[in-house]
Amino acid sequence: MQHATVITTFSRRMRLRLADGQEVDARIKGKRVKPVCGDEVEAEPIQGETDWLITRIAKRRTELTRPNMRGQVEVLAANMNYMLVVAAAEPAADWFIVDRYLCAAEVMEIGAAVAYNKIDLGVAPPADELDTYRDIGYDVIACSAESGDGIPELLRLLEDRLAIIVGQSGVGKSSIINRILGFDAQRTAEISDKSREGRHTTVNSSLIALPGSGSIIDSPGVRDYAPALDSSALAARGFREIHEAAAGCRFTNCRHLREPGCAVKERCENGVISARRYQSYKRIVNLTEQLSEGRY
Ligand SMILES: Nc1nc2c(ncn2[C@@H]2O[C@H](COP(=O)(O)OP(=O)(O)OP(=O)(O)O)[C@@H](O)[C@H]2O)c(=O)[nH]1
Ligand SMILES: [Mg+2]
Ligand SMILES: [Zn+2]
Repeated sequence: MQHATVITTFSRRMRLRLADGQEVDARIKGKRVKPVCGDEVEAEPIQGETDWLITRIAKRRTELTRPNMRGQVEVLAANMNYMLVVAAAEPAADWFIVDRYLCAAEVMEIGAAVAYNKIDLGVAPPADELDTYRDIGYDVIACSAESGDGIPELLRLLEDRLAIIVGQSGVGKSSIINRILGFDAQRTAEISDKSREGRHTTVNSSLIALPGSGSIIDSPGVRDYAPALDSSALAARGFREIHEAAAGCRFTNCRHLREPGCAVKERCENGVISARRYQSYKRIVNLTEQLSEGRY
């Protein structure tokens, strides 16, 4: 038996990095539990096979979740303690998606940063949006996987951490990792592969060791993302500035929607809290209520 970390998952199989550094393929008995990237497991060799068998999954420190089509909670990755949310000039940034990822990071109680990639394209970075995140207290880095600008700063943020890199498809998550590593560990959209059609983007999450002491989970890009929250009350925890302002609300169970004496609404009206962030908050409250009522 050996301790191991799940570094990639395919539908029924996993790739493990064993405690001794060796990488092996593995599977798990039964279908009830599904190991995800970042999971700590115990595994043992199977006689007469190259596959190993996963016998136990350790309790997860953190889980990145989303609701799946059937309204169940899907775990995307485990045990990360940092999140790097990437947006870019192209495809056009969807700040609501950025907010929903940051919300997930807050609820997991892990640190997060926003990277604005592809600054080499010559489009001025959206200073207003980026300042909003800076003012809330997030690290914000404008970067280019193409030119290398901002990449050393990003690497510094990832030191000693198990991070996950997330964002819309095509923003350059895998390219940023390749740039940090200095070689093409991860496939990116430009690499063509005759055996497959279309653009080559990341399909499976995988955990990659970075130079120095950090690791990062490269995740497949999304069209949309929302965290699976246990209750809409949790949504306010996902927005640092709203959570902070909430201490001043008249009612301790204020949902910051239509309640009188709401300090959050007051700060929105005064422009202290960004109207767009507040809109994001309301959308997550709505979505979480729809989910809990099975209307999603
Ligand atoms: N100009 C420019 N292009 C970039 C930069 N970073 C990535 N790209 C290009 O953007 C496209 C998408 O890059 P990927 O790294 O595959 O994006 P991704 O976020 O990993 O996409 P998914 O795996 O689908 O989620 C590729 O054509 C890259 O070459 C950058 O900094 N500048
Ligand atoms: Mg990718
Ligand atoms: Zn309130």
